[in-house]
Amino acid sequence: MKFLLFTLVLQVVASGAHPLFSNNNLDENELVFAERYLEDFYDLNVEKTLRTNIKVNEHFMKDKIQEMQKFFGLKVTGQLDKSTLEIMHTPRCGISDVHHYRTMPRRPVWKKRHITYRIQNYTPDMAHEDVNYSIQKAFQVWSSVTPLKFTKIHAGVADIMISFASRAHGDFHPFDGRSGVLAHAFAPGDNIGGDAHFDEDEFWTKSYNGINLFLVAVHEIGHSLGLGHSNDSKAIMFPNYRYFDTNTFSLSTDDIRGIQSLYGGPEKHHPISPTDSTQSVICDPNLSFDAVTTIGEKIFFFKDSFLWWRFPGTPKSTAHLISSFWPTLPSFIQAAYEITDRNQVFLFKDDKYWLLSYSRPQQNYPKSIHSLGFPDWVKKIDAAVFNPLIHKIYFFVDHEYWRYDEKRQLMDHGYPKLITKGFPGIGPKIDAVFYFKNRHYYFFQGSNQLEYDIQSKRVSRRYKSNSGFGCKT
Ligand SMILES: *[C@@H]1O[C@H](CO)[C@@H](O)[C@H](O)[C@H]1NC(C)=O
Ligand SMILES: *[C@@H]1O[C@H](CO)[C@@H](O)[C@H](O)[C@H]1NC(C)=O
Ligand SMILES: *[C@@H]1O[C@H](CO)[C@@H](O)[C@H](O)[C@H]1NC(C)=O
Ligand SMILES: [Ca+2]
Ligand SMILES: [Zn+2]
Ligand SMILES: [Zn+2]
Repeated sequence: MKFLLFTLVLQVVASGAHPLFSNNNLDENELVFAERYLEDFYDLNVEKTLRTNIKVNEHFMKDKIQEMQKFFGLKVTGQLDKSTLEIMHTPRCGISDVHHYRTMPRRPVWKKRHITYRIQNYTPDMAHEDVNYSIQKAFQVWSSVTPLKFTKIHAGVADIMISFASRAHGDFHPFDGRSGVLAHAFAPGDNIGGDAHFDEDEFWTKSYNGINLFLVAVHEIGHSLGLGHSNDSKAIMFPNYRYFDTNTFSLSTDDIRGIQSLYGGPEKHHPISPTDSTQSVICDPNLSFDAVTTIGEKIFFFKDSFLWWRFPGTPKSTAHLISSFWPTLPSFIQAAYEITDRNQVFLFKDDKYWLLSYSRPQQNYPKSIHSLGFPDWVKKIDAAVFNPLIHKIYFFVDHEYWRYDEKRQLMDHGYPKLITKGFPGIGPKIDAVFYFKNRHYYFFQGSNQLEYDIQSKRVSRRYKSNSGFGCKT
């Protein structure tokens, strides 16, 4: 049985280490390097006898250089010019595999939706917990856009076996020490098919240092599911290794189009369907929410790993996994508010917060809540709301609240204050709150929802927390 092997390669750029090359003045090491690159990734087949003849070699390489330049959107010169060599020296993955993949008579895919994986061993570079989490998150990236479900098993043979290994490790594709090849994975199939191997000689991390395991795992699992490389530089299936902020990582439309061409999109209403059980979750008379906010015309309700959204005044709602909306955001969101006129939403969990702009997670988040001016002893926010009439944000922590000036980007003086003092009829503690443009706040305390009139400073109506979801009472 023939398997497709995909390799992810890192060529370290020693800045300034290689001089400018003109084609007739090529450093021989550089030429050998370029030749190997084209052999490894573009199926260049140079006769051994020609190896010593630089001029002839260059002639043979010209076609392959053009192919490579076309793929990367470079100027197609057929010459090893500066920009071409620069790309060859940047982090990347094996392109010959793209050709194998594209010329396969049959697209290799899993013929089932329920796929198992197993982490066979661990890298000493990272805590086991972080490896588990990075791999789990990487699978989640793909399951959120397909009908595929991934289950981790702890023993026996899984469809996708994940391991760390150095040098020769039994599949005739030895690794090469630090840098160079980072990892490889096999296209869907029996036995070694689907498996992903990570080079133990790399320094694996959960951050931007070394090689980020999550990012490489997303790429390799893409191969394990049958994807080849993309030359869209925004795609995770782009051959080169690049660091992205993992908290805001999302698949490109090219990746999503690719994987959905193999497996289709997620099942409607996945993973919770509008069955009795969903309705029984939202209609539990004791239901409380973690956070509630408007996002555009909709109201979003967060609870554990789930969110519901609905339009005001209509009971129609759908439950979703938070991770299927925003794979990089955590579950158990604790507070959320929207800055309506800027289409920004801020989400809080523990001492961190994330920014969505036009519903897309933004780079450089999460940030620490202490950057907003909270003292060290504040470890989490219970609820938050933006008042667009005065451009202030109220943060609720236990039985107290803070006020933040959105215009000056500073915490107002004289806080915290008691919730019961500032909001008569509310408190002492709240779970969630949102502002609605009828100039009311809606506070959530356990299973109760209180409509609060901002002008008259009093509770104007009382409901159940899940009121408005069409539950029979
Ligand atoms: C991708 O590769 C194709 C040829 O394979 C080329 O026409 C196209 O310009 C490339 N796109 C980018 C963004 O480089
Ligand atoms: C990581 O996953 C393995 C296998 O599922 C499990 O046995 C182990 O307890 C996990 N380790 C941590 C620290 O979560
Ligand atoms: C709601 O909570 C009360 C008090 O904790 C409990 O007695 C009751 O069984 C709960 N009802 C439901 C449907 O869970
Ligand atoms: Ca390596
Ligand atoms: Zn690859
Ligand atoms: Zn291997």
